[in-house]
Amino acid sequence: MSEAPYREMWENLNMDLPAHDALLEVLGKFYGDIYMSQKGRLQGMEYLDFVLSEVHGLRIKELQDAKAEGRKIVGTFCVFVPEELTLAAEAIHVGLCAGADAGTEQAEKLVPRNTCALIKSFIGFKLAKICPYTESCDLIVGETTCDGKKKAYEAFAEHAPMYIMEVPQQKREADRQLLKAEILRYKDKMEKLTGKTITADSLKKSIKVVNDRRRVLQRLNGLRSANPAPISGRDALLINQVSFYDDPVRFTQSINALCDQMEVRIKAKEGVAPADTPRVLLSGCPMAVPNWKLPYVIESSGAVIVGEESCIGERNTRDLVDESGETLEQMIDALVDRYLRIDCACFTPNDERMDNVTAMAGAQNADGVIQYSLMFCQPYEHEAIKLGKRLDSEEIPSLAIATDYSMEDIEQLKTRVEAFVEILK
Ligand code: BJ8
Repeated sequence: MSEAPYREMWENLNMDLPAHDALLEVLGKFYGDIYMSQKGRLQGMEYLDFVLSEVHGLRIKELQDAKAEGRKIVGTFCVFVPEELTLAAEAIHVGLCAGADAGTEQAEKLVPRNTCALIKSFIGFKLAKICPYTESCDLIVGETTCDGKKKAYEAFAEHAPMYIMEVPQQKREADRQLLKAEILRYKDKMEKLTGKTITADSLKKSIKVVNDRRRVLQRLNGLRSANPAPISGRDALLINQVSFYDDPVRFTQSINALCDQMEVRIKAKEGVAPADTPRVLLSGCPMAVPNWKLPYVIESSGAVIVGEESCIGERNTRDLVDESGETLEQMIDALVDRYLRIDCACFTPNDERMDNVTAMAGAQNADGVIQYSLMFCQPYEHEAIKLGKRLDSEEIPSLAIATDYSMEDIEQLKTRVEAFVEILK
């Protein structure tokens, strides 16, 4: 992770430089062990290595330069916040979910200990002053999904400029109306924040930009159905993670080029692991940077991950916004329709997720599913039971794992995953 040229910028962002140095050092080592040690990586992954090496450097500099030109930065924690409207107001949209155990002690002064690691992590990063994205934001958008997040945002609002978007918990007509009203309220908020009016033209363009990014991620996932697997699950997860930070147009171009390389590899029947390697679908909670623990355990246990059914994965890319709308009203309706299809476990009922996971296991030619929940995540831990039964009835082997960001359980995880991989063999 590069440092030297950016110290002044981090200082200006009021970051805690010694704590940040320590974080970068750990991250660099972790990345080296988990990513750079892989064999047979696609050449296109150099772009991702570069982006990650500059994740707190060059990308933050770009955000600061954009701010100097009068653009606003909007941070989010959930794929329910319609990025299309952020971009149509000429603001920059970044994901703030965090995947490391940092600032946990401080975080536990704001939220109860039995809060999931993702929530504690974004609070910890803010309180410990080690996240330049959070510090760059002009507005942070929370949403009413799980109880943990809802209440955490109240506490977080004492430390950051927050806006809360209401997300319905069911999918009836009344819920659709609620989501539409909230999407319109978000549009107004973006216009007020940026001083720009969102027009049919600007929204049409941003719908295309975000859809194009979803399309390239769909392409990537489609190619992962090949056997032998043309890319590791770790690399594919990294691509999905970077999609939340990077410039969307540049990202789409780079990943399209990487997909071209994957196609060449597939034609040559080459891959990152032999064709008889057990293929695993990961399903459940989002895995934010640098939460690579479980993928690493799985892929160092003799399996390959062929898909991520999560918000940092397929749940965020499965559905496109209909691009045929011409008026603002038609495009807003298209946004509502698309966002209401998200199958987050915060919905009740959420049967479509059971169907989607089953279909995805088939489409990716997976031999089994590993369900991943963060400890204390009520929605996904509950659904793990229901989904486990459904997968049993489909005769798809599955394993449910609940963990957090610490390394304490790594040996135990290895034992359970290795036993599951043996079954798949
Ligand atoms: S649409 S999955 S991004 S809410 S892991 S904080 S659910 S206790 S992240 Fe999510 Fe939006 Fe849903 Fe997706 Fe709560 Fe669970 Fe923690 Fe979670």
